[in-house]
Amino acid sequence: PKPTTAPAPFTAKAPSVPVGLTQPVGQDRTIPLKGVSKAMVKIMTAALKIPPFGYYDDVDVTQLVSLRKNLKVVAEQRGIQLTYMPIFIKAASLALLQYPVLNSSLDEACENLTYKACHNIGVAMDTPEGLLVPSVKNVQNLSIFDIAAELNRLQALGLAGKLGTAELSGTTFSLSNIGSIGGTYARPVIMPPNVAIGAIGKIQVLPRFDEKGEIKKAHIMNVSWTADHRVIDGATMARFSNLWKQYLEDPTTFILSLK
Ligand code: CAO
Repeated sequence: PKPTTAPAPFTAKAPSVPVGLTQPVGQDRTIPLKGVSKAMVKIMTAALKIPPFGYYDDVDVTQLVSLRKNLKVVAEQRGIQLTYMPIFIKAASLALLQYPVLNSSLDEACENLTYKACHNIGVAMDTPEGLLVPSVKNVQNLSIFDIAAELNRLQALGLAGKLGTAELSGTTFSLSNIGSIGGTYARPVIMPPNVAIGAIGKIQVLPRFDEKGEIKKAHIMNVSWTADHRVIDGATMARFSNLWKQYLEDPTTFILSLK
């Protein structure tokens, strides 16, 4: 057999750093935190006290994608932009009717849990001022079309920097659609005194198996729930998520629950 030779040691030198890049290009800048940025520090610091339980799942929204395509045209004729969010919000409200503890509020002393009568669903909104969470109020009484109209109004106010206390207070449960920007996964942070929040990723076209074992094209979306583990157990979070997922995977099941 031929004698084997050991590979030559790696001798390549790291490229030298161009001299100019080691020099600072400007001066450090310190700005005071005000307004939305300051409020975010306060809320997120309070949120750190919550022991979070994370629950993640995939949702096959193939049927919903084609349904929304048709409904979007109808809504447009009535002057409303219908995205997926109003459907996600209504499905969450219907699931909250079955699992009301997820729409509860824990007092600061952690001695009382209040089951909130209204489903005021907060929507994390990326605005020119920063992260704001206005809520769609009384979703339990609204149709998907009503929710879409209200979301259009809130988005317009957010863009104009005109969201006020009426829109920003009273949230009982939240959804954050990071997928509208592009992310697939996110771990949302609960806003106290709420006890749960969900983050939704971008809908992706991915291969899945059908019942015959054949590959089919599917629209898949990831959801990540964070719950306050002091008052919500994992099984409740999972059951709520399963119901929300069922509404979205088979949107005809909505019809049975809509009032
Ligand atoms: N997957 C695929 N497409 C999506 C999508 C998703 N998850 N979410 C939105 N889209 C689509 C919409 O359907 C719409 O397309 P059409 O024109 O075909 O209807 C388009 O993307 C734009 O939607 P939108 O962003 O204007 O509206 P929305 O109702 O989906 O979302 C809002 C509204 C306020 C949630 C969103 O604009 C936003 O601000 N997202 C960022 C939230 C955020 O910052 N989260 C982090 C919080 S923690 O810092």
